[in-house]
Amino acid sequence: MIRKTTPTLIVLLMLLLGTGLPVQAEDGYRLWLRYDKVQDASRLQQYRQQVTEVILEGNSPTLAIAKRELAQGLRGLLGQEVPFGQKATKAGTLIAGTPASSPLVAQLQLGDKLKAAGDEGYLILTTQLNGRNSHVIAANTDIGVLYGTFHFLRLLQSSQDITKLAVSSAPKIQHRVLNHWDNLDRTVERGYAGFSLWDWHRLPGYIDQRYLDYARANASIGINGTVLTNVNANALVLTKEYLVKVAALADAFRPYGIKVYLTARFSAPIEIGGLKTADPHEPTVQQWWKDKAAEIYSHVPDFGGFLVKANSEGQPGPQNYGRNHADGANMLADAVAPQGGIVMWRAFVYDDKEPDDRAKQAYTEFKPLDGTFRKNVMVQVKNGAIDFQPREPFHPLFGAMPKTPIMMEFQITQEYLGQGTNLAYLAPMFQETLEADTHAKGKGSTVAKVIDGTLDKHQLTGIAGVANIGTDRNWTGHLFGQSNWYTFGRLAWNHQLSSEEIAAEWIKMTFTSNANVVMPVQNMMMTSREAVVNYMTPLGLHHIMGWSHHYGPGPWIKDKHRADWTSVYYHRADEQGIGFDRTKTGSNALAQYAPPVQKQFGNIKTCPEEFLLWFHHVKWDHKLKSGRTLWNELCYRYSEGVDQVRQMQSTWASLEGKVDEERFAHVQSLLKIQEQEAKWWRDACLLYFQTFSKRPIPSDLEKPAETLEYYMNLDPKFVPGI
Ligand code: GCW
Repeated sequence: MIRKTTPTLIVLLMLLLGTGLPVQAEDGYRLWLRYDKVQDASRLQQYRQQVTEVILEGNSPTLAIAKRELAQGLRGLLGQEVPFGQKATKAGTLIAGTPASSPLVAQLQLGDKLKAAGDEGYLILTTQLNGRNSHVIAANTDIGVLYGTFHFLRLLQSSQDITKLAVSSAPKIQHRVLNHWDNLDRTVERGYAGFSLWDWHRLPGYIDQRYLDYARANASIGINGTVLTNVNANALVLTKEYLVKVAALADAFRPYGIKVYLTARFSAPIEIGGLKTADPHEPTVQQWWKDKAAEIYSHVPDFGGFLVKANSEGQPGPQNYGRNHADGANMLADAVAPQGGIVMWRAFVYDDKEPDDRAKQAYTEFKPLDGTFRKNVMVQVKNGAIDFQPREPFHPLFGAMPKTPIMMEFQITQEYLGQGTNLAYLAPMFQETLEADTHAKGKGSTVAKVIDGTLDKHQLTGIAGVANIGTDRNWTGHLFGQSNWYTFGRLAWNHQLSSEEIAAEWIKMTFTSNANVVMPVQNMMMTSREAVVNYMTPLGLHHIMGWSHHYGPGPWIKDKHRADWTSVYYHRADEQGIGFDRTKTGSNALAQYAPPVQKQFGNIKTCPEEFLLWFHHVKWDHKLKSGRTLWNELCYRYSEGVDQVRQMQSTWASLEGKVDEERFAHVQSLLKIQEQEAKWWRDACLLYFQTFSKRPIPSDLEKPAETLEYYMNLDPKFVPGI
């Protein structure tokens, strides 16, 4: 927080507090909702002229939040109090509400335009009211008004012209959900930002202000659901003792439009229900879940439903009883259906007894089940078939199950992209998957169209992001982790936004709208993910990180109890070359894609180089587009990754004095760590792969700092997030 605090400073702070001037440590707590006074003088003048009073009628809890947000936002951004009134008496009135809550909104007769906004969307219009210029935030529902409010404030935060607004916005995806991999003991699986926000011990009595701030941040980007608990589930959360705590959180989140979901441990009927079995075909088991669902709804009337990881990495599931995933999902779906709940059933499955390529297993198990799921089930599929790697081709299940609503699961927390220490802006990665063409129904059948329901005409649609949020003061550990939380919400609302646009919005709200900061930071962000790919897993390499904690390089990992948890299984380096042959001559995972995709990826000449070693075992001397051999290209890519981090460091250094001291220092130290880790990855991987290639590292590249033995003996202790 405030560093080097001296007694004089404290006195000064007390004086400032007394005057009501904003005193904020730039510790990142305020996220992108800082509402500091607009810097651009002409914009400030415009806003002061055009927003002179607010009329927001109606008094639901959600509208009360919108009102508070507008009051706080306008006070901060305009640097002056904007009065709230009831009659539009002057130019510059901002009217917010629904036709039901606000006679003024009703008077505008927005008809079809408003209809198009649906249940959650909104309009923001510059209009004439009683002959005077006004702005209107109109929606069909209170939550639409709140979303519109945040949008309006965002325009001011990012210094946009508001003289002729004609915004119409509605989410393209229905369920926009965070998945918290939070355990009841407050540890967070793959969490790098401290502990779980949910203070189960003090719930339900104590409602931490953090819950409200969390909900507010989510509402500001349109996230409307949260799964509170880890997919590696604990049945205890379904007991009465915990359900009252869950209810308290649901009550806190409700006014912000956020529904609560829980993970359902499949064996819960045995563990907490005293039954002998959890077989989904057993009537007693079915009844147990029905009763349990009814009990949950008695505590949380708008409970969203269940997220389930079953028969995956040791979790129990229907296959324990010879049943399939649809049998399991449908049983839970029937239990929550009467109250309108849904089931999000994960497709992240692979079996250690199955010798087949892990990349194929989800498709093999789920594709035949298409059309057998209940209407309130979504199958939740990770963006790629292995596991949230820095780069993966899109999962073959997208487009392959037209009769089933397929939900996207992205990982916001950076398990494989540098955890808590690396700056990696993930929008380009999310976008790459969303824009990938499955060719399921001809050209243009993008993954985005699969998940927003337009390709196969599904009403039920969803997108999940594994959260990167914890108790760290700045919420996400690395300040730039905030941009990934932000991105997830923005893309879930509108997957057509570009990565550049989202980055620019976030930077303006988080730092400043000054172009001399926005541009360089945007450049850093836009190269950051590619940098990570380069120094970790270039050219389609994957799953070569440290054992279990997944921190740092570990391409040498082998001989573990399951082959698909080793690195050698994935890179397959030998004296001839490197890479996983997934063509016909290998595992033929490619056959799971539509023919045009197979054709492109299957041919070593047309396969995009970024996926080369994902699909092909390639000879060390194979020539790439650059004219270099594969070995040399690998060396250059690894080195380029390190150089890109150094570039980020120097860009950031150039911002000294333009960014507040506290956040400047935070990012600067983390970039330094990132550079060390990038070198560690580069050196360890090149030295290890060199034992197969037996070729020199090109002489113009930096030499590895240590020996391979040194890197192989590194054994980081207590890495967070396990
Ligand atoms: O990425 C892997 C993680 C596990 C995780 C699993 C999953 C929650 O290493 O920690 O478990 O995926 O998604 O189920």
